[in-house]
Amino acid sequence: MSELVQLTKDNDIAIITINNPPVNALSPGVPEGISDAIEQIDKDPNVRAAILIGGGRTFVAGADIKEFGKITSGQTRRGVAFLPLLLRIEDCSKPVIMAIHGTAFGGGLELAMAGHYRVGSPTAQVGQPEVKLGIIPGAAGTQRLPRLAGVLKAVEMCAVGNPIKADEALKLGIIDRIIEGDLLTGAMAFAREVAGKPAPKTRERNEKLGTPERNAGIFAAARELADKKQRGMMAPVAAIDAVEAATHLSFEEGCQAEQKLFTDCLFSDQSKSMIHVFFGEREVSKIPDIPKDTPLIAVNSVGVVGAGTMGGGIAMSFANAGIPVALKDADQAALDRGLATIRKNYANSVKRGRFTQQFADERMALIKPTLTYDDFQSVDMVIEAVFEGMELKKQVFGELDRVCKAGAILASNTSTLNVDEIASATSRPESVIGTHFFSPANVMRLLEVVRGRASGKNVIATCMGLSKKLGKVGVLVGNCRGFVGNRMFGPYRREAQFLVEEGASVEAVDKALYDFGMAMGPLATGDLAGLDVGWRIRKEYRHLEKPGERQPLAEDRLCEMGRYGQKTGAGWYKYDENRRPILDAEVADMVRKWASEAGVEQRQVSPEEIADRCIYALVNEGARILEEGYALRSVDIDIIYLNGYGFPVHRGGPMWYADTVGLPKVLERIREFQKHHGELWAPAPLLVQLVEQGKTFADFDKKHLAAS
Ligand code: 3H9
Repeated sequence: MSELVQLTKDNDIAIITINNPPVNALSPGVPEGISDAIEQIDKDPNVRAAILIGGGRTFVAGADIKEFGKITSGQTRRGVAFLPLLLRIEDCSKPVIMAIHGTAFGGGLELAMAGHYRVGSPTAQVGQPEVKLGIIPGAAGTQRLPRLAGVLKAVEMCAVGNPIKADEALKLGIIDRIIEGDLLTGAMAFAREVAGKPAPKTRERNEKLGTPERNAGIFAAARELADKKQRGMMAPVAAIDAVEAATHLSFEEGCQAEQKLFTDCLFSDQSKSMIHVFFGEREVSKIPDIPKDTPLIAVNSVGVVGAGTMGGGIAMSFANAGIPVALKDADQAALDRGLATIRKNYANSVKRGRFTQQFADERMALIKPTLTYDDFQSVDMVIEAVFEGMELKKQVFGELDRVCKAGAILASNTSTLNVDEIASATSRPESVIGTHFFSPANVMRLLEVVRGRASGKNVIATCMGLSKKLGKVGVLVGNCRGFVGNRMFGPYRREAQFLVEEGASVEAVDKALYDFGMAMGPLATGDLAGLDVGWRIRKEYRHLEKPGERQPLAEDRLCEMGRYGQKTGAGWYKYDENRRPILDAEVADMVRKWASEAGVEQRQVSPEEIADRCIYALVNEGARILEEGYALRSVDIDIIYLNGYGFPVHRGGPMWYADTVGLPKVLERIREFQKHHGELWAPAPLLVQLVEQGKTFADFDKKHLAAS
């Protein structure tokens, strides 16, 4: 028996316990251990039924994802003989009851479905989240799940990947009983009820597989949804194909079809990218010089300064996490407007079924409007979200320093300003930090935590932990202009404008990036965010521009005309009353005229050049940021772009994407751009160095971590 799997007995019931912390993944040794246990149970005349349960905090959370890289790179034998093991369990002469707590995900649910019965604790969750890793269930999940839950739900679970809770799993027939109280005790009682009776095999249960007519509609709708919501991803389509196979092939043939689709996905760049993202999201919380046991500051109440769009969204984020918020604005009208927006947002969430009315009312009650700083005396943390101007920010921080208790975290939601200068307005720079939320703050997952020169380690660790509590992914960044995300966004959007000025159409630029997988094209994004934001910043920093350096001209001119984007009904596009974009021939004409006045040569621009210019502008700036130490690892940059800027998850983030393309190829292209467009395209020294050494950004991360 493997060390990871134990077999014990309680009279006539055998108990198989998997102990492979932290999540009982099906690492090498686990399937072997289960197999040995089943052999013994089959042979033992005194055993009448068996229970399989997870030790620790969960049932089996899936295959060991760390093994996938070894499989695809040929370092380990391809997969465990997991499919035959599941058949072996199903063919066991004694009923096998799967006792589920925590999560039965992926291979964990596939294992559970091979049991004759499943019982679960009330908080258990089951799911086939493989698509989120760019693969599909690979151990008959797409074949057994429709047999238990029906085709409609199985397609959704396999193609979308979201888990369901125990009560829904019970209704669907995925589990047979919910056990209140001790799971093992309840499972034992269940085992004794079913011992000696004929045990159902999931693979033989065909009654929920539906009719061809009904199924056709289900699959068509699923494909349409995948095309819309998981654009460019191969796994959701493969998952739908695999479930469809279950409805018209035998179980064995269906498994073969699934295997082929699974392998195609597993060996794709997409799955490698998405697995990189899975581990990356966990990696970013690890800060080399901040130990795991750094004492945290308890944040049980917060204050938010500024009830505008950002302040309101931030207040909602905290309220949604159950943390009371004092929301301050300078005048009553602004406060009323802010609260009305928050109320409207909650009402919309209730309408869309995201929250219950009660939940929304409770959250709303946690937000206390105020016109003074008096309510800030006792809060554990303040987030300032006033207008982006240094003098105003310093004034607010001076006030906070005067009012707030010692040890309270003083955070600024600045998106570009120097956190150290803001901190200089206080007598306690160690308590000051940047928390850069993304709009809408109650929705967007990214939080850039900006480390000031003096920010205390406990303050940093608390903000990183807090991001999780708020349902966000926190990434620690250094204090440079624009931090990581916006600093890279500058060159990206600059190139988008240059391309239009050189002859590409507005729609061609947006389409090339949309087709690459970005959530929105760069020009449409500018219209959404407001072109005036960048315009104001450019005006503020004009003195830093190098003489003779090419600057984009179109957006400044559009702004001078009052075309700020969606909010003014026109920017790069015109907008109807529902904010739907309409192409504007006038913009094309104007840009042509401005470009010719500025002597910008007109030419044909290919979609490939558009994507390369914009994406490699991100990569080149990302490499500089990495070299300068403003991001800890290249994966941190990837996670920022995936969660804050609509970069497609199946491409793994800009730095990972560059590794996938091959850094020599990326550098070569950047050098071509440098030749044609000048020193703005000077390659980042780190990029050159990595190419010379035959290394990747991922190698840089490994070296960096080893050194810290
Ligand atoms: C699959 O099953 C394919 C089959 O169909 C094919 C069969 C042939 N493997 O998230 P946490 C690590 S695909 C390896 O922070 P939580 C994780 O990296 C798999 N490691 O905890 C972290 O390590 P560290 C389908 C894993 O409580 C630590 O465990 N299954 C795996 O917030 C704690 O994780 C999935 O996609 C794994 N499968 O959440 C489930 N899972 O501490 C993926 C976790 O060093 N996992 N780790 O950073 C999850 O969704 C969450 O981890 C879970 C726990 C909800 C389980």
